[in-house]
Amino acid sequence: AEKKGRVEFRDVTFKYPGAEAPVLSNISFTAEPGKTLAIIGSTGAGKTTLVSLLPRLYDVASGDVLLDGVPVTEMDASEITSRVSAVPQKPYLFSGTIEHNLRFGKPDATDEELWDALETAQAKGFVEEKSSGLNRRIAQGGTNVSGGQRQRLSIARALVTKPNVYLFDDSFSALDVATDARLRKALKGKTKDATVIIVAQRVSTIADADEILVLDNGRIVDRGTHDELLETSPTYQEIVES
Ligand code: DUT
Ligand code: MG
Repeated sequence: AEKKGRVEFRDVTFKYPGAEAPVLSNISFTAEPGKTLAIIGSTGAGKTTLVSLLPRLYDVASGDVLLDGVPVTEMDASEITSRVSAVPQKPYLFSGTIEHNLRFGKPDATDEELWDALETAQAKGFVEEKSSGLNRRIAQGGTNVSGGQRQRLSIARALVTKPNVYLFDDSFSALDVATDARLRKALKGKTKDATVIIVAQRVSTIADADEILVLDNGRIVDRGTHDELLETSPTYQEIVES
């Protein structure tokens, strides 16, 4: 069967409600199933805004965001949620058990699926370390869990839903470099048929992406592979050296 999850942005411009100037201008790209697209750029460049347009946290001012050729503005929320899993830059956990948090997007997931997702997200050891396991309670706001653990549980939650598209917004930044590398390797095996879009701060996180978009001030200023950008993009070189 043909793989699903092709994401296309066509000349997208976006303004926050009430704002004068657009924060995204003329954004066009395609992300294909089985591939990883990365987005990098300085703080405030518009990365989070860009990835929030696919799950329709906001709608575009002009242009189109398409999922498998259909504008997301023509899809209902439940279809988008079942096909697109977003791990937000500031992941949230609900007060309740780890199991409750993981099953959020797929209530009928088996325990085996939950453990499998935890293993990929490098969070299995953390859950196993207490005898309560999956029944361990998360405090309101996830305050009894560290930032990195919150990120990993949030990644596991996204994996449980087995979507066509994964959006990781700076999801690996709280992890040490070794855990980041292990997690992304495990992730690769589990997301082979899906479209993966990764927003990152660290070049090491995205160096192996199929395509990298360099975002600056709401525009794509350069695009290519890591090696291509090292040759052609002063903005990318600056990020590499920072
Ligand atoms: N912005 C708003 N309202 C919002 C969110 C952001 O006006 O609710 C502005 C702030 C900034 C621009 O939009 O000038 C882009 O913000 P975004 O959060 O998309 O930037 P980023 O690339 O994700 O920055 P960071 O690397 O700090 O996460
Ligand atoms: Mg951001």
